[in-house]
Amino acid sequence: MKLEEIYQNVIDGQAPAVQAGVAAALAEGMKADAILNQALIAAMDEVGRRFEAGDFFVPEMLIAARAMQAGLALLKPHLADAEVKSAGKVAIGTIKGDLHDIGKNLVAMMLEGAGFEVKDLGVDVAPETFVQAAKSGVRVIGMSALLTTTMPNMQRTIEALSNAGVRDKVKVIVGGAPVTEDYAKRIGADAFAPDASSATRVIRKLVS
Ligand code: B12
Repeated sequence: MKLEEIYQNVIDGQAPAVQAGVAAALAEGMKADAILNQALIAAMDEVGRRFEAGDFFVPEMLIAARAMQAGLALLKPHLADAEVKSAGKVAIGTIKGDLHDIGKNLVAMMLEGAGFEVKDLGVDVAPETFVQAAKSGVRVIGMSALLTTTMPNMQRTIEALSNAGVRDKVKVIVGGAPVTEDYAKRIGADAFAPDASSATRVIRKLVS
């Protein structure tokens, strides 16, 4: 069965096979939202479960995420037709002074896999850029930090959102290796998640 093959190939990180499977399924007239939900998203949910259980590590998760994205790229033009409801808009970036982006990219990929519209602001993102994103109508702002030296820029960004009068328009979630639940609370963020799969779960809750 085609959807099961796509599902398994995402978990195995076989990007070319995922693309071939998605192309074949579309050619057979299968609905884009069925391919998205029953194969791609279902597979990433399973990848997230395996990661949380300690059966998958970051490399497997990244390779699976790339395979999922390869399939997603083919589906995107058809999804607009199928009118798949976006789960919400999220802007995500690595804070000012910090160039680490592997974890941030992983979170962005998992969110896309879960049906969110993701605006990737990149790395070394100034507070003003997050403010612009908040003004553009995103519902969630995600900030990533890997360096303890520049971590305080998360708090500066939250202050900038307040000063610009848009703090209550968005939910703010923070993450990155040195970031903790306690730190998130102290700087006035709405949420924290320790990894990409739980980030998706927490953000689903934030926008529901
Ligand atoms: C790869 C790496 C680099 C690469 C980055 C490549 C890239 N494109 O990202 C390079 C080589 C460029 C680099 C540079 C530097 N690095 Co570096 N780097 C790392 C390393 C080894 C791995 C980071 C990583 O990608 N982990 C894998 C990802 C998947 O995990 P993650 O980022 O934690 O993300 C997960 C979660 O945290 C969470 N998450 C992440 N972001 C977000 C966001 C949200 C909203 C949510 C909810 C969740 C979430 O989900 C992710 C997936 O599960 C770490 C060591 C480590 N073990 O962390 C050091 C480390 C972060 N680096 C460090 C340092 C010091 C540097 C440099 C200053 C080195 C130097 N002297 O030049 C520079 C800084 C450059 C800069 N200005 O940013 C230190 C930081 C120490 C500290 N206390 O601050 C570390 C800890 C190494 C060490 N032990 O000393 N680095």
